[in-house]
Amino acid sequence: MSFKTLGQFIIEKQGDFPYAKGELSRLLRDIGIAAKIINYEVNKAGLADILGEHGVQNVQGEKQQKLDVYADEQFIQALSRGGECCYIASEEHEEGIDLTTQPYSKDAKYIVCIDPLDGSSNIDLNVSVGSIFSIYRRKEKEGQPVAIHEVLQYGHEQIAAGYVIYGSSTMLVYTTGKGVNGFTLDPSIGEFCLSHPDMKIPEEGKTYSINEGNYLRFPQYVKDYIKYCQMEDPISQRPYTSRYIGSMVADLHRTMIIGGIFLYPETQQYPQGKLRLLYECNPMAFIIEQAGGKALSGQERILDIQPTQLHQRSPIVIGSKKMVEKVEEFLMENEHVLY
Ligand code: P6P
Repeated sequence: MSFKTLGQFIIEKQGDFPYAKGELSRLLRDIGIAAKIINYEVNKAGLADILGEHGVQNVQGEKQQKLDVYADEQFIQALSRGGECCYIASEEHEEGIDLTTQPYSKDAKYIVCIDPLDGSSNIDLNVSVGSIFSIYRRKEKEGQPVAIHEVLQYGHEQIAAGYVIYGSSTMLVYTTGKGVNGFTLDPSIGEFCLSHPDMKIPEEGKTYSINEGNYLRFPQYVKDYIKYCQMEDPISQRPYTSRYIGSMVADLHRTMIIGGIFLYPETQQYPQGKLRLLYECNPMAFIIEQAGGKALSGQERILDIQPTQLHQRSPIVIGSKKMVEKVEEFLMENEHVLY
C-alpha cells in the first residue's frame, strides 16, 4: 500500500491557500529535512559520542546535551539554506537569529519559533524526545531586519505549527489551521508518509498527566483537580490513570491519540509555570485546538496571551475539551484561593 509522502501532501494542500506561491510548502519541507537528519542521530545516540553534556549552558541555565546543540544547528542550517525563513527564535539562543542579512533569506516572509529538542534531559534515558515548531508570517515589509514585535505575535496568529516525536517510530504532526495530519517516517525510503489523516483528540479521556512531585506547591484548584481524578466514580471512569513521561511532546502525543489532559501549572516556586510560550505552549495549543481540544494558561486561552519576551513561560492545562473544562470549574470554585 503506497502512502502519500509529506511532500506530496503539502503540494496537494497548497490549494487551500490560493495566494500562496509555495513558500510555506518549501518551509515545511525544510523542517522535514532537518527532522530526518536529527532522527538519524537520535536513533543512534546511545552509540555515538553524542551523549552527555556539551559542557555549556543554554539560556535556560540548563546543561546543554550535545544532541540539543546538534538539533539546533540542523534546524538553523535547513532554515537558513531553504530561503523561506527570515528569523529564528530558538530555545537554545538567548537572542533571535535574523536571517534577513543572508542573501537567500533577505526577502523571506516566515518567522520560526523552535524548541529543537524538547525533553532533552531524557536523551540518556532512551525516553522519547521531540522537536516543536511554530510559524508566523512577518508583519513588516520583506527585506528589512525583523523587529521584535513581529516575533511576539499572539498564538492565534500562527500560520502553522507542528512537532516531531522521535519515539518507537518517528512522526511529524502539523497543522496550518485546517485540521491536523500525522506523518510517520519510513526509514526504508527516508520519507514521512501520511499515516494519521485528520487527527482528532477524543472529547474525554481517562488519563491525567502532571508532575505530582510538585503537589504541595500547586495552587488549590490543581490539588482539587488531582483528587477529583483519583476519586472512584465508575460513571466517569474514575479513578483516571496517571501517566507522566516528562517529555512534553511524548505526553501530548499520547494525549492526542487516546485523549486525556496534560497540566504544567504555576507553582509558588514558578508562578509563570515552566514551559515556554512561544515554542512549546503556543504551537501545542494550536495543534490541540485544531484537533478539537482546548488549551488554557488557567485563566485564559493560551493562544490569546500577548507575548512580551522570547523565552517567557506560561502555565498550561491542555487536552480533551471536557477535561480542560472540568479544571476550569475547579479554578472558578477557588478563584479567591491561591495556595
Ligand atoms: P519536570 C522537558 O525538560 C520539559 O521542558 C518538557 O518537555 C516536559 O514536559 C517538562 O519539561 C518536564 O518538567 O519539571 O516535570 O521535569
